[in-house]
Amino acid sequence: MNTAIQNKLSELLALNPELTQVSSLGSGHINTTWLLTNAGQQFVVQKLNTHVFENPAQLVNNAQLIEQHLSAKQQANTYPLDIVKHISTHQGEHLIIINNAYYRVLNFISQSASEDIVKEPKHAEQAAFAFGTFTRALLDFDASSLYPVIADFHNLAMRFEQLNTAIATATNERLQQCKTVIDYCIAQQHLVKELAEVTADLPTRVCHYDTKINNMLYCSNTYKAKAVIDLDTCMAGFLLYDFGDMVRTFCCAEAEDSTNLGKVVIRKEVFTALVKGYLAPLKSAISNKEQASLLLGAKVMPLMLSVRFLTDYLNNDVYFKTTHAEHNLERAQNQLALYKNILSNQSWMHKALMQ
Ligand code: ADP
Ligand code: GN1
Ligand code: MG
Repeated sequence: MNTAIQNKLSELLALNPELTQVSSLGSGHINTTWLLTNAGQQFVVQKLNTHVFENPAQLVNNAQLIEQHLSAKQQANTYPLDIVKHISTHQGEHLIIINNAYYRVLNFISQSASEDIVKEPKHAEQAAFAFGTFTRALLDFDASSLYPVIADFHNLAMRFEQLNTAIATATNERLQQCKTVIDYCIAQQHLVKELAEVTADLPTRVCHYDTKINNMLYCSNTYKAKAVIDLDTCMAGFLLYDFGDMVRTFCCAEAEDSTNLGKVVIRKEVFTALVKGYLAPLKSAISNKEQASLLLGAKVMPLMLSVRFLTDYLNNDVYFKTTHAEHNLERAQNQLALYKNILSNQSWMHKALMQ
């Protein structure tokens, strides 16, 4: 963050700019996040990616509706986690526009930590418990009051359409490089029909829609669940997507962009712990059918991410942040390896989910 922005933010937050210090936070692919410290006070500052989030005001509005709902439950002692809230400027604004860029400030949850890879099954249990608790607390929230911040975000048919458009405009060089991955992905389109059949009579819930492991904060000493964060994509949808994104990001010991594909496999003990943690708050609220549908999410999410990373590679990397030329292709290959591994483990995963 440059000094001029830092000073302007300090001024808007009624802080002495000379005491402000800023450092980068997290490893998200879309927004840019900083920790802002000032005389013992700590804030999270995020610059919103308006290429991805075209309507930042609606995004902040959604998050605030959820904050208010969770805060009421917290006060009634029915929501046991911390809540990330938007902090207003001294003029009462929750969205800050500086040089045509959009920023927002959140309360920093102290004595917390996130992890990019689950180290132990009990961490997966805690994280899944937090996401399940978050969903449970929002069961009586009107999902239709949430603006769809990214239309068709988890619409697999639309993700295939975007892939086809990218194939039509990609360079020959990238097309050749991706041929095997493209062919494999395209051959999985039968999942679109399966999804339509399975979800036909499932209830719509408030979904977090980015239940990546690093969107959960643990207590730094005990590894107990502390807070669900990154509420930008909360929208109406089916629980199977949230479950699937947890499986995708909790269960493999390799990072999402690892090229060590032989190690991109599901860890049974982590999956089992995830199921235990997620169902603890939710089991009594969902039907057997909805519970069984979750496994489809575990197949759909790695495939959908593979399609999305591949599409972005063919589009010359306009969506996800990348650190090197083939980053998106490597991510697409990694997610496809995970998808294939899940296909070959479906039987025990179903048993573990339904036991
Ligand atoms: P991104 O959109 O980049 O994924 P996140 O909101 O997930 O942004 O934040 C990135 C990282 O910053 C998180 O993984 C977490 O480690 C840390 N973080 C974010 N918000 C908070 C918060 N309110 N309190 C403490 N740490 C936070
Ligand atoms: C992005 O911002 P981040 O890193 O939490 C993406 C998710 C993907 C994820 C893959 C708005 O999430 O959908 O699953 O990368 N967010 C958006 O790591 O597209
Ligand atoms: Mg995040």
